[in-house]
Amino acid sequence: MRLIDLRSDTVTRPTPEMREAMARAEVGDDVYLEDPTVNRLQERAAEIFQKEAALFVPSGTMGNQICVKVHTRPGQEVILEEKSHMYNFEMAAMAVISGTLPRVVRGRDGIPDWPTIEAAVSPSVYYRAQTGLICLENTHNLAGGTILPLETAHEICARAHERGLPVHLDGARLFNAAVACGRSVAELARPFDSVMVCLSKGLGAPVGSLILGSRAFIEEARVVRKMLGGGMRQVGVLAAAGLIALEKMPARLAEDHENARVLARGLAELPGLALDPEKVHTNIVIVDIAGTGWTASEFVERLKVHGVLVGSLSPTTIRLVTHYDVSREDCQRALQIIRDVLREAREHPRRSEDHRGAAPGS
Ligand code: TLP
Repeated sequence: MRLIDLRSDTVTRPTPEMREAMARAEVGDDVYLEDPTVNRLQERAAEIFQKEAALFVPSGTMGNQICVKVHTRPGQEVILEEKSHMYNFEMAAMAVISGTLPRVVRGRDGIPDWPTIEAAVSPSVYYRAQTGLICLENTHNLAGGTILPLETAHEICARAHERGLPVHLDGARLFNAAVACGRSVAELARPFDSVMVCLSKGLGAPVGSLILGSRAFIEEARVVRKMLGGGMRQVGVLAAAGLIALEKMPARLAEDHENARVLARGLAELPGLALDPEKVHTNIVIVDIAGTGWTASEFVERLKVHGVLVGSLSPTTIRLVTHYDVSREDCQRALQIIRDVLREAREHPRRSEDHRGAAPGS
């Protein structure tokens, strides 16, 4: 049985073209700045994003955390949205690595407005920890792949800059946002002091992310990357795949977004599932499954038995992510399987706790 893996766009495997480029990649020692393929990737990324410089890093998490470290001093606060990846899924790294305290604000669909952020900026009194950085996320993962409107980004960055505060963008899926709203990544990145973008999600590269910013910022970021053990050697083998991710893969993201909409519309019709398909604009679909009577992990296990992999986000929500390795047919088959699993559950409701998580018909 071929699995339909909708857990994340991180599961994509390198394309045949990437594998070939990886095999042929010209390499050198990147800690000596001598890997020509890495240098090419960084220069090309800086051009595409219209930032002064770029740095190749092993992961999105390391990229975000290097940026926090460069922007802040220990003892400062970092303002983030409460469902942001940096707050929820980065292992308290900003506390451990940078000695900073996250201060969370609530946004609508993951998007905070300036007045909400302003209220969280600490007053300039010496006995209060000072705000050192504001972080935003585009697209917003846990809010369901929502797009940060460019006007909101401009307003927050302009007001923050008036107060001398830098703003970092976790743009793990910035290309998805750009494709969905018909703008360039350069436009979406412009107001920010630093941007992290992932090559290893919807863009299909096996490993790697990029940090973008001013030349001076990237010089400091290189030092922190080394300090964290992220100075890599003949890493042109990975950068070669990254170049293809950057140049060729954005063009196909619209297909993932359309597939996500197909999934969302289909799921919204099923009894026990709650979501608003109108809110699905990119490749992430979050579904409230409370109405099924199952917990998310029970639901996930049921689907797995039938070859559909999805992720659980909370006891009552699951996440489905479309990507290069799932086709329209896969999405339609996944919908059919979910429909059958739910029907089976209605026709044979569980009679005791022992039936929890059992496969339909068992
Ligand atoms: N997200 C992963 C998981 O960690 C949840 C996923 O499957 O979506 N920023 C954002 C917005 C992300 O979604 C992720 C990864 C990262 C940063 C971190 O990237 P990596 O996994 O490369 O460290």
